[in-house]
Order: sequence, then C-alpha cells, then structure tokens
Amino acid sequence: MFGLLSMVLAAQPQTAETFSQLFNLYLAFGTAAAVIVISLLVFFVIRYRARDGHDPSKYPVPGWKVALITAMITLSVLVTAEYQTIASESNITIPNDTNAIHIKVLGFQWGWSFTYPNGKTTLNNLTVPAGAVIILNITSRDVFHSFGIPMLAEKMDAIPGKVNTMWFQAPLQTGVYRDAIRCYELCGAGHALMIANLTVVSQQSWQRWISS
Ligand SMILES: [Cu+2]
Repeated sequence: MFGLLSMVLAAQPQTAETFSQLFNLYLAFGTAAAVIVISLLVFFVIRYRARDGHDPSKYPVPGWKVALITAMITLSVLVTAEYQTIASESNITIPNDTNAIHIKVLGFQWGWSFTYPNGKTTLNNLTVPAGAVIILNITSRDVFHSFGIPMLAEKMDAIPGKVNTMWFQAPLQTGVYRDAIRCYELCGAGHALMIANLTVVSQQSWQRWISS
C-alpha cells in the first residue's frame, strides 16, 4: 500500500500534477471561506445575542461599503479560480506528439482489453513505456462503462459505437501499479471486478515486450 503510494508520488505526470494543483487551489479558497464565515457567525452570535437592556433595532445595518467589498472579494476569487482552470486546459488537450503510442481500449462485461499499435492485445493489463505519451481510444462492446486511472486523475466514458480519446504521460517509475485502472459506470453484476493493472516498463523492455 505505502509502496504504491510512494511510487505514485515519485512519478506524478503532468496531467495528475495539474489536477492536484487545481484541487489545492479550490481547497484553499474553500477553507478560507469556511474560516471567515464560521468566525463571523460565532462572533455575531455572541456579540448580538439577546440580553436584558439591549434593543436590537438600535444596532447599525451594514451599508453599501460592506456590500461592495464583499462583491469585490467574491469577484477576485472567482476570476483567479477560473483563470487557473482555463490555464490548465493545455494539459488536457491531446498533444500532437508523433512519438505518442496509440492504444485501443475496449470495455466489456466485465473487463478491459487493450490493443497496441502492432495488433498485440492484452486483457486487464495496460503496459506502457515509462514517461511516454499514451493516447487511448476508448470504446465499449456492450453497455456504458467508464475507464478511469485515479492515480493519474483521469477518467473517460466507454460508450458502445463511439470512440472517446484520452491521453496521459506514463509514470517515470517502472513497476506494476496494481488495480490502478477501474470502471466508474455501474455496468452490471461484475462491475466491481472490472479492474486492470497499469504496468510501466523501461524503453528497452517495452521494445522486447511489444514484439513478443
Ligand atoms: Cu464497466
């Protein structure tokens, strides 16, 4: 478990890094908002609690200045978050890389089959060379499935009659990432067992593996 975790952390590719950065940005905004709102709530509850000799109608009502400051803070937070999100778009766009390896992914009840450029096919195991750009063309043989690699923060629908494309950069750390791939669309009795390994090999081993 910890072995896998340290492998994943050591080999975070660009796309996964982008998503974790965005996640941390939104988490920071969310935490700040929660701290401010809850602190004010507690402060107001204590400050303006019902007491003998206090007339609630005598307290001042916040004016347009408070409304303006609130609007400006909200706007700048939204602009920052949106800017970061849009700036990450280039990491999601399929790269125009001539060395990219195109692999066909077929989901079925219940498993995943992978077909490599030379026609070689594997079942429930996706083997890729370390660091390479991998372009997946994902479809389904029967019902709706969803192909996901959570450690790379990636997911794509597998729909019969339609090919969806997704890409990732293979981790730099070689090894077998057990159960790294799973189905994210409830697709029948065997859905929970629709799991595959991601195997990352060195460039030399890849040449040997693909031609065997
Ligand atoms: Cu499925």
